[in-house]
Amino acid sequence: MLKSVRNSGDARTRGRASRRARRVLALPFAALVLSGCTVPGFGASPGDTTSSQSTFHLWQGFSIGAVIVGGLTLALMLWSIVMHRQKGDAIPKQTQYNVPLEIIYTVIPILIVIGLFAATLVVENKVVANPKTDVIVNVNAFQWGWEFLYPGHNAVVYGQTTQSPVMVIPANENVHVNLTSTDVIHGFYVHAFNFSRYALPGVTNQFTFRATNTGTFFGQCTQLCGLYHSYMYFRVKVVSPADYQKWLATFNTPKGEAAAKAAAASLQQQLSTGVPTLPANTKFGR
Ligand SMILES: [Cu+2]
Repeated sequence: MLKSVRNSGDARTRGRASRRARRVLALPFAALVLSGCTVPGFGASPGDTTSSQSTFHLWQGFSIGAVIVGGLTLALMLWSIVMHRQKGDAIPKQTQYNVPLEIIYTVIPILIVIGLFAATLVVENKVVANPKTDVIVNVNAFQWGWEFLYPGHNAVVYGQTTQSPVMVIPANENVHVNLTSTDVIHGFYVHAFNFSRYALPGVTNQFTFRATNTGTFFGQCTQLCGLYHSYMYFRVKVVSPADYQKWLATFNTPKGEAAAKAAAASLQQQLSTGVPTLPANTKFGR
């Protein structure tokens, strides 16, 4: 009689424990559902190119995986601490070698790592892909400024330090960039594109991106490259394809050609003297 009462008491305790464990496990999922069905960014933003958005989604996937694994681990730890704390002086039942459980907790992490690796490979291949495109920009970094040349067109943009030269590109078209440096190592970085590449002397780094939104985006050099490095800004102006063609056409006028020639001469002067040829009253800052 006494034994059966104790057994039913044990069953009740077990039932309560499993309900409590289920509640703890449901917490991370409830947090995701309560966040309004939109997947949180976990501190990142999707950016304004297809590549940056792919990278962002990869980051979201990694973060959700981390929340689930972390939540599960925390729940199991708390469950062990609370449910299996020492009650009285008796030493609890000692167990070892739970083969099925050991197989599960070895295989699942391996599957998770394979999944993360595969997802990263897919996104990386997308980011470094160079699909065919007619929009090509040769980007040349130098101490301390940027030059943007458009092969096949007369268009050339040149700017030193705080002149913030503007690289104009069309929206929703693949833009292929050939990036190099005239002197030392620079970094081509556009925050809104979530993208950075070395500009190396003697090496041409190639990449292609596709901007999804029109607007003007801030860019800067991300390699300490000398005295005016911290002012080595540029901008990327994303316009509609029609506006891009109009902009290219402005360089086909005598005025445009003169401006391009002046830009080339200015760059040559800069490169031969090694110091910016900025007016004395130039104000530094963004
Ligand atoms: Cu630089």
